[in-house]
Amino acid sequence: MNENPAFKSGFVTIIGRPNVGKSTLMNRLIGQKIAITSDKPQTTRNRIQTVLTLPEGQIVFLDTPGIHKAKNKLGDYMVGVAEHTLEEVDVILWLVEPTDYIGAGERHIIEQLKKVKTPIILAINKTDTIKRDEILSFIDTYRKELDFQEIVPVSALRGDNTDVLVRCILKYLPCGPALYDEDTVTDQPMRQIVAELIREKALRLLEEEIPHGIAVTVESMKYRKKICDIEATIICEKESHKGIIIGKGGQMLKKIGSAARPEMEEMLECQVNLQLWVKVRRDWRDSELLLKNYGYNPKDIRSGE
Ligand SMILES: Nc1nc2c(ncn2[C@@H]2O[C@H](COP(=O)(O)OP(=O)(O)OP(=O)(O)O)[C@@H](O)[C@H]2O)c(=O)[nH]1
Ligand SMILES: [Mg+2]
Repeated sequence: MNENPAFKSGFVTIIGRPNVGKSTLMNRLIGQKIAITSDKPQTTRNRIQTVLTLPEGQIVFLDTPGIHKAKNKLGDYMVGVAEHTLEEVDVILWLVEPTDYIGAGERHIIEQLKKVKTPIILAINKTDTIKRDEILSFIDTYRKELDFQEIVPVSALRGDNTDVLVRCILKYLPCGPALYDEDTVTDQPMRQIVAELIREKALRLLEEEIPHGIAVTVESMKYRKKICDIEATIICEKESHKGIIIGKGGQMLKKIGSAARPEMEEMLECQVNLQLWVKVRRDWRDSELLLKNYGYNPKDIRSGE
């Protein structure tokens, strides 16, 4: 494969406002669930790298946190991670909602994009939620704002037009050998995926401000025969939140665990025995030390960890 002189390879960052479907799209493009998704904004907190290897090229995708007005140090970190990727990729894939209203969030992103010389592809997502003939007016609205290499309407949820998007991306990647061997899917360690799966279920099952104040750490993963014993802790910001996460008679914690376990079992190909704990760490989202402990180290933004 690497001997093919026309083989393309390179990095593509997927950026956009929170909740536009970046992680859903990346999972769809690689055909596997690696990044967690939810209907709550600010689901993704770190850069997540995945690899799609095709006969004609290899695309390395970077899923990033939604670009938003940060309200705490965790938010600063997340936006830093997303915006930093703009400088280190071959193609920028900007994902937007299907609308012709360009709000302050999109304006901020347009200003960032005006500063870079990297090819930019605009993907208008969630086309399954609109009428076909509306798309043209959305394309027109965005075309006036910036010089896009391509504008591609897609539905990440249904997989509509995502093959066209892949072909567009390949067009703008440089010729070169594969960067990773063809079995490589992600840079995310198993422990991290396990922690994220628990956070996803907490995000989906809990309401209002609680999910945003949650972090998950995996204390241990021990294999014995066909069983994996996993101990993990859900960290929250307030004593009252802890009560809600545990729920009456431990019901909510049980629900979170039961929702996360089947996906872990599928991924690890063994039975999972999951033990969940809940801890309170006041205002951890504004503590540099705790942020670092939970895997959100501002120093790592540069190296992309
Ligand atoms: N109808 C529809 N919903 C979609 C589509 N793509 C994503 N969604 C939904 O949009 C919500 C957000 O999806 P995510 O993939 O978590 O969005 P994100 O951009 O990664 O969000 P952050 O990580 O918070 O920045 C979820 O409820 C998805 O199911 C789509 O093509 N159509
Ligand atoms: Mg996401």
